[in-house]
Amino acid sequence: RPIGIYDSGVGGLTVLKECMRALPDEDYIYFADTGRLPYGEKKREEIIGFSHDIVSFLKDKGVKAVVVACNTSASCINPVDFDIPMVDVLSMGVKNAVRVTRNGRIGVLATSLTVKNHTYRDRIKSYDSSIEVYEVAAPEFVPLVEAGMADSSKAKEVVKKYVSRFEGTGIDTLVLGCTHYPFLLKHIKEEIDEGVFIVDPAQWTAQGLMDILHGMNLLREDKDCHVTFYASGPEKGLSDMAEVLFGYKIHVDMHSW
Ligand code: DGN
Repeated sequence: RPIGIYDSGVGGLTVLKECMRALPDEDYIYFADTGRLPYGEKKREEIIGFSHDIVSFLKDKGVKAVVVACNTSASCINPVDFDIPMVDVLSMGVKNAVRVTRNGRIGVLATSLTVKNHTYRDRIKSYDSSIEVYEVAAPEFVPLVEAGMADSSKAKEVVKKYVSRFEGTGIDTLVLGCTHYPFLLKHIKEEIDEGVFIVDPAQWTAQGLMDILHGMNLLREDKDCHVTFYASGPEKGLSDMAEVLFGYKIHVDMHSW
């Protein structure tokens, strides 16, 4: 059976890529809610509803586990409400930021709703209440990435503006708390102090997925990875970005609700 993976748009492709690298023998179904993005400026209740719609859709497709490749969704939902093995980027980001910080000062860049929910701050503090967490909302990032402008000078300028908000905090770890942000990594690295460790939860999420499948005896044995893509709205950005990331064109089936 395949693994379901979802995001509002192209961001989750960064997670899919890591999962395919860690678990190349599995089949995947990627769902992009491009008809309703961006999620970051919406209300928590709305995102909970979207997440349930998407997980039901993926369950109907027969998935054996779901990867929540969207921090905004993960900051709103409770995985135990979904009755399917789940791994999400936010939990993995939290766990590993706590592991890598040495001075107990962690920065988080995320969407407005993720920051408003303070899920990163609260979960990091539940590991260790002495850790200081600095959350910065970067609402301009997702629209730029979705527009295919991650490499532009406008993106560089916008990244500079938001990353400068960590000045004076003394963070030694920065979590990319939105799956769209790895597309802006080059600019982020240019703006953040040298020596700050950047946590991209995508890499750790793939590891978490492997742990779950292994622990539940759900790993696939034979080889032949296959990915099916669905989108609730525009798919052009998705196929363009997948081509950049994976190096080949993808076919997206439009899914109407
Ligand atoms: N990629 C999503 C996340 O990780 O939060 C956010 C996308 C959005 O629609 N704002």
